[in-house]
Amino acid sequence: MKAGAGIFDLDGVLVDTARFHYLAWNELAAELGFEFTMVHNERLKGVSRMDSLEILLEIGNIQLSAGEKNLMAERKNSRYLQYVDAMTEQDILPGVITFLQKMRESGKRIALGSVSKNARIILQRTGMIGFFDAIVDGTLISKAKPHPEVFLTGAGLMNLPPEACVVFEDAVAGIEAAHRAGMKCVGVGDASILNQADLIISGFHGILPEHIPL
Ligand code: B16
Ligand code: MG
Repeated sequence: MKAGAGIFDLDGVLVDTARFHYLAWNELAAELGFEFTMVHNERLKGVSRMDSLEILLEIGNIQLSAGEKNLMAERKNSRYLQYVDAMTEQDILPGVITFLQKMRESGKRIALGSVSKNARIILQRTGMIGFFDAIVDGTLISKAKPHPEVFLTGAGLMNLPPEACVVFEDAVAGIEAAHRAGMKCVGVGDASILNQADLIISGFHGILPEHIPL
């Protein structure tokens, strides 16, 4: 890595919580009487909880009052937290810990750039929290990805200019947010979905910071 710092998305990059979000939304959709698929779920990655609910209701063609929407969002979150509560270090994606350790050893800074309001709980449950110089989560920002606020806030907390940071993202909205922040972006996941990224890796397994030419 040439850049001085990495800003990591959480869901789908460091841990597989994208799967838990999907299961929780899927259960809610089933109760509302329609099917919510993995393809639909791609649209929710990096999107805030309330905006995700709006997309879900649009897919199911369902209208709800503001009060009902708040209740739905709360129900989704309590289901999601049941999955999160059972998380351990076993849920960290392969190769992530080695990658973060190598970054630390070479003096690189590490930040979290997630729009999730549950990010800190997940970092605590999985024992990763000590790696981070800065943590930006949904409680610190008001605009979800593709707005660049989450990554610009991360660079600001590390006292670094945007061009010194490389973002690691699994969502199309996150790649756009990184570019709008003036940062290079490594797409983590499916190359056919993440084709706007500056570099694509399928995951961190077998990947070290020196393999990232950004
Ligand atoms: P919460 P990220 C995002 O996290 C998820 O990708 C997205 O699916 C979720 O709706 C959002 O967090 C809000 O999460 O309901 O926990 O506040 O990818 O930015 O780490
Ligand atoms: Mg993500």
